[in-house]
Amino acid sequence: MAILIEIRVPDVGNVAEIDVVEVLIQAGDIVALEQTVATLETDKASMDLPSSASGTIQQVYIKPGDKVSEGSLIATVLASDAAASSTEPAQQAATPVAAPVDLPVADKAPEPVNLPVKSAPVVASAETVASIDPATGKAHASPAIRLFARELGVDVSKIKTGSGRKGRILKDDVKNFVKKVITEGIVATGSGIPSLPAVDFSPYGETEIQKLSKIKRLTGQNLTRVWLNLPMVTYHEEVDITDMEAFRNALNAEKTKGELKITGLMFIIKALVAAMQQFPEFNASLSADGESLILKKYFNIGIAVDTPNGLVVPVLRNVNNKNINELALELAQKSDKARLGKLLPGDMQGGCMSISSLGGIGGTSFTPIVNAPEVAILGVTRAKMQPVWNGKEFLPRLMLPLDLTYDHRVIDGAQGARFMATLKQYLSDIRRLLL
Ligand code: CAO
Repeated sequence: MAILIEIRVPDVGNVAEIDVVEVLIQAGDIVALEQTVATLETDKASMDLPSSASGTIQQVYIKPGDKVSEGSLIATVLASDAAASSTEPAQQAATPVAAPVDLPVADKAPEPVNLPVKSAPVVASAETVASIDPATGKAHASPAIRLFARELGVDVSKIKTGSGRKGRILKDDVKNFVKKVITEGIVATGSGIPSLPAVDFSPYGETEIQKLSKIKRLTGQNLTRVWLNLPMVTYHEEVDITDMEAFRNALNAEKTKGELKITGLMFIIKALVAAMQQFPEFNASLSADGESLILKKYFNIGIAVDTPNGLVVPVLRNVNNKNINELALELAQKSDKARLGKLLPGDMQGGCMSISSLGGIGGTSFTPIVNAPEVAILGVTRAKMQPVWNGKEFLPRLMLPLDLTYDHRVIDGAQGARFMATLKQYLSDIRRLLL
């Protein structure tokens, strides 16, 4: 049978006025036996009022700031007989309380019913007498709040003042503290990872401070964000570009003095777009909720350009509709603009995939970082002549090392390998770009 139980203020000694500091329940809440329903405070102590029954809160009679005294009604709980505390004293309430009750469907009463009422025992536990003296500088919080804070791993002494009366720490203060720590942790150290300690180098020799350029600082923040958010894999490959190089040299030989020469990068850009057309997941971004792929129908390629102020990535647009000479001109113009620090934000936006080419400098391989929200980046290092076995003999061939870094949430290892095999086919026989 359902019983309505009253929770009243217990005997707390000779105290006329008790402050209601916090009310932790509201009508309709399900409470467990001994769950704290409110925090009260006298001049000397703060205490948690535990519920002596498990059930549903029918009505709450107090609010924060109220003054109560021994015997004041705090709340009524609709409890099954068995759920009431077995330790209750023989303080049976005489007065039945008329209460509209939604009973379980099986024995639902059509009209409000009169229920027998037991007065709930409210006994201050040993913990509830834990009064905190502000003079000690310790956190002013009730045991329930301390328990809540402990569950979240918060040391309440770190919360300097609360928003409750006399600076008392309330549940919201603990929640806000946790939010603040998380937010500051992310901003300060990147996802809350421990920051590197500052080091004093002076014992080892002379040093000089050089400020990082704005580009370097912004690029650094972006790269750190990507590094922390994307599970990246880099796949290395070597491509025979002997024939491509012969064709490039022939084209350049036809050029008159002052005409823009073609570098191998232009063929790589064209071949990359041809491969992306065959593998649409490389021309995509992951949606913010990580649930779907946004497939792009345009082909814009970002090219990492080394400038005195740091790395920038201008974007070549609609590469699929441009020929090698047009691309060479666009890259020359944009990389000049980049080196003069004249790129506009729009020049660096809208990329689908990027290329980082160190081939003019050297290298055998490296692991470029994806330029998110793109899902892959192609790294290029220096081509060199190598003896290549053709089944019968070693032949001198110009081999170009390529590195493909991809976001493993979007691209599987096998897809990455197939993509590179396709790119390799295009570059080792550029006639295929016509097909
Ligand atoms: N193998 C062999 N030689 C190469 C080559 C390669 N993979 N790539 C370029 N070269 C040669 C070019 O053919 C050119 O030779 P010539 O002077 O004899 O014609 C020379 O190296 C210089 O090329 P380049 O670098 O000026 O031209 P590019 O079209 O290859 O590259 C650009 C243009 C803008 C990408 C490049 O100048 C640049 O800034 N690269 C650095 C990018 C970078 O910093 N990436 C790192 C990002 S991660 O921190």
